Amino acid sequence: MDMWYTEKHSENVGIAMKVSKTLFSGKSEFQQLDIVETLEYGRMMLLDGLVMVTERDEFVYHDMIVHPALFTHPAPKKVLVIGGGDGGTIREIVKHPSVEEAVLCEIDGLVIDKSVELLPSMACEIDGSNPKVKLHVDDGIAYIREHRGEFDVILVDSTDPIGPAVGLFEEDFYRTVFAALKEDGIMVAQSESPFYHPEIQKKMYANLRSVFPIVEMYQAFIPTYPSGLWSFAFASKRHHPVRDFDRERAAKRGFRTRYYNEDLHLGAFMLPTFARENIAEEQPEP
Ligand code: AG3
Repeated sequence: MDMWYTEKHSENVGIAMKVSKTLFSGKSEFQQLDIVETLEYGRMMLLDGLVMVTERDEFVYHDMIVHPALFTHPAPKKVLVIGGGDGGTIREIVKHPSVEEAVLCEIDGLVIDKSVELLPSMACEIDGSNPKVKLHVDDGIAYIREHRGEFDVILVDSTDPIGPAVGLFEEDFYRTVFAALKEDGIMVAQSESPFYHPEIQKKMYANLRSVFPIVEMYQAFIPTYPSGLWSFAFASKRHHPVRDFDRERAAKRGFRTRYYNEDLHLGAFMLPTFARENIAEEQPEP
């Protein structure tokens, strides 16, 4: 018997992957968590039926949520991840020698536990082995309210704006993030697919612009996410991701990345016209 998993990307379109076995399936206090073995993409984690990561293409997302901000900030020391319970984002952060402390604040402890058990290539730095890494099982919004002016970089590694992540796309939350950052802090948040989610993007970027002086969108190719074209929001108090980028430092990074590089850092901020229009302050003439 063939077993296929389908995530619907719209009413009429989806992505289907052939699955050989279910490794975990259960409900936490917050959401449904499934980890399955696929034939093409290795192990795959789903939250409420949405693909979060696969072993084969997670490198794209995790390189791109981390390295643009950490190579724009001149010396990131203290970095916070909100969400990101699979550990992939933390794994990339601790590759940066300037980082002294990487804090993970994930609302759902089950995601951390099952990732450590079943997704070791991602969770390798959140298994208690790295003294620079601190774990908090807590609501990210409550956590940052109590940590003002503390972080150089905050990365919002969330699911789609449905369920527990809704609040992570709102203006109030961005104000709290702004307050939790140091005076030259940077925030990056995953910002959905420019192709399928123009309405979410429009609101999200308007919310960000009412809080941060610098707001830019950048893109990455993630085969298992809706449309494959994914995006991240770069929101910053002082450093601009293109104008203030130190290409030499990124070129001499001294650790391996499989998607990010110093040229792509700049290229990722160049957007197709339709994506630019999703977040334009003034809507184009029809
Ligand atoms: N964050 C999930 C991004 C949203 C995917 N959406 C979807 N499949 N509909 C991934 C967490 C990785 N650390």
